[in-house]
Amino acid sequence: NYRGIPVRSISQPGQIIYWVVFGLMAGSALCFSVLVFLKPVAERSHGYVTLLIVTIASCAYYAMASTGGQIAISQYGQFQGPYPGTGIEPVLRSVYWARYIDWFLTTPLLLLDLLLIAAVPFGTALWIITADILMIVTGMFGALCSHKFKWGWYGAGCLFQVLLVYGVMVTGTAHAKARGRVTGNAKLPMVYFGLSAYLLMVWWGYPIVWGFCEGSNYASVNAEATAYGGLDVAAKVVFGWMLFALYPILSRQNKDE
Ligand code: RET
Repeated sequence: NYRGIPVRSISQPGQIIYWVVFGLMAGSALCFSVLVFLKPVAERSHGYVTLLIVTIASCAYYAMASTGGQIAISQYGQFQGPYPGTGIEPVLRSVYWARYIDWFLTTPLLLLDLLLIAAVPFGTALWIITADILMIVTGMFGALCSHKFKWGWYGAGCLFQVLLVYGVMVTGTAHAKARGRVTGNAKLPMVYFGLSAYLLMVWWGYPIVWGFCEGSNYASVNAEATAYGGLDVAAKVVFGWMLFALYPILSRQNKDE
């Protein structure tokens, strides 16, 4: 309820999903903090980055699970009513801004995890990560926007995603190949390619969910919690465990430094 107007928001099943995802993120954070300290100090950068990712996500999910991190946004062209004294009222949907703070911090770290494997130059990492940050920020502007111009922000976000995919797949792969040759680590380009293919596949899911939820208000807020929750577990928890499993190959490249 916002000033007497009902808000399309989450109910118990969605709330439970948030707590479950919080549990997975926080549980992984605990495991990763033990695992990282079992590594030699000079070989911990992947571990620390991965640990930070699930820690940040734990905070965001704690906020959303405890009914925070959201705001009622009126949906353009969608009306309901009549309500006492006002006639027809706009439809309001609960939009989670907490997600965007999470993504603003974690997607650059996820990319860093990948780009460290390929040992790309600083400037390359910087432009890829800047495109990523622009993708998240424009997506947030769109989500918090109540008129049809929100789709302009969405289009901009998608363009930045294409740029980022190009950076990871084309530029990053070239550096990973060179890195594998220089360090004599034949598995390195394959590991880079496999991890980036997995990451980019999962990342395409986000703009699709956005279109059905924050964008068009077609799907329910519970469906949104489930869909983004599943994607976040794939992108952070599964990806994080994959990185720890591949540590022997990754740290071998660090030793060759
Ligand atoms: C938005 C809407 C605008 C267009 C695009 C989007 C993409 C978001 C992505 C988010 C990834 C988040 C991850 C989070 C946690 O691990 C902002 C939804 C392209 C790709 C991986």
